[in-house]
Amino acid sequence: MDAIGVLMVCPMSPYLEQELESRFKLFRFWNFPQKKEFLKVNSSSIRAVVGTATAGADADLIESLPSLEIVANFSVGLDKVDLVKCKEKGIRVTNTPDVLTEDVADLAIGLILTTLRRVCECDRYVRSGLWKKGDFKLTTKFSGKSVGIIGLGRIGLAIAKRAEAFGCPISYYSRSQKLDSKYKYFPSVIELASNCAILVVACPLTDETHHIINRKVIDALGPKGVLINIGRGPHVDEPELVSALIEGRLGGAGLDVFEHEPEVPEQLFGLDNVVLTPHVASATVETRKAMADLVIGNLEAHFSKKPLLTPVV
Ligand code: 8YV
Repeated sequence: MDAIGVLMVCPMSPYLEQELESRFKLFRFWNFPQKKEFLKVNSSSIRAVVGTATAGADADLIESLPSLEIVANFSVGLDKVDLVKCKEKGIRVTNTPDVLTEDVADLAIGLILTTLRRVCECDRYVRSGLWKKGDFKLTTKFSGKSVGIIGLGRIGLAIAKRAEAFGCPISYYSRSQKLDSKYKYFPSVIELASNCAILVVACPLTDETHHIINRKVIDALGPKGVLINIGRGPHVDEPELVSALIEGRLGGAGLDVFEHEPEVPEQLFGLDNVVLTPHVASATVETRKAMADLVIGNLEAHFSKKPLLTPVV
């Protein structure tokens, strides 16, 4: 397969790069600042694109690659891949589900705990010597608090399962009620937010879910409520979130994703009721290797005319 051109759109995993390089003719897009020139010379030999959460295959890239057969993304979310265009052109698309579910759910629970129990602030308190001057203030209990989940897919369910172990009543919102689910369904995000203490965003980013967390939802969650986002930044109207946190209309937030990554609103840096992580929910050695192996597995299956491991289109 070493003559097959594979275009990696940005750096995402040195292990994946190495594995791709040993099997295919790998093009690292980021090494070519003159994209148009690069495409003029190489576009017809590129049969696969490997994208990620931050850069995938948009309509322009797809149109510029006449030999493209498959987009094998190094992410579960496919909001950076033009799925409609791929369908239209008969281009296959794969993602990396399941292998990252546990890590993402673990981090969601981690963000809940660090936000409610102020773990980062506690750490700064000890390091800066403040403990010698007095005890840390009291924080907020997690066990038993009601958890509302937006999106009860693989990741949403894994978060629910974990939160249940903390004795939390679980409710959810999704496009339609899951009839086989024991959790309480709310037909709107506002109703869900009005009825939970902790609201977790765990749905895919689509036109429908863009800014699903808006001012009304934030106000429904209220000054004691906490928002956790391990989905995508654009799920949240970020300026509204920032002003709600500053004005005390929202109790706190644990955020792994942001609207304009890696830019994060600086107003958040001064807030102790906020925990910020740099889009790392799936970023463990074990999971990133499993994701890379799945990308390779899908490409190998495709080019040896076998069924894809995790097909989406
Ligand atoms: C990214 C993610 O893939 O899977 C997703 O949708 O957001 C992450 O797991 C990861 O950040 C690599 O870019």
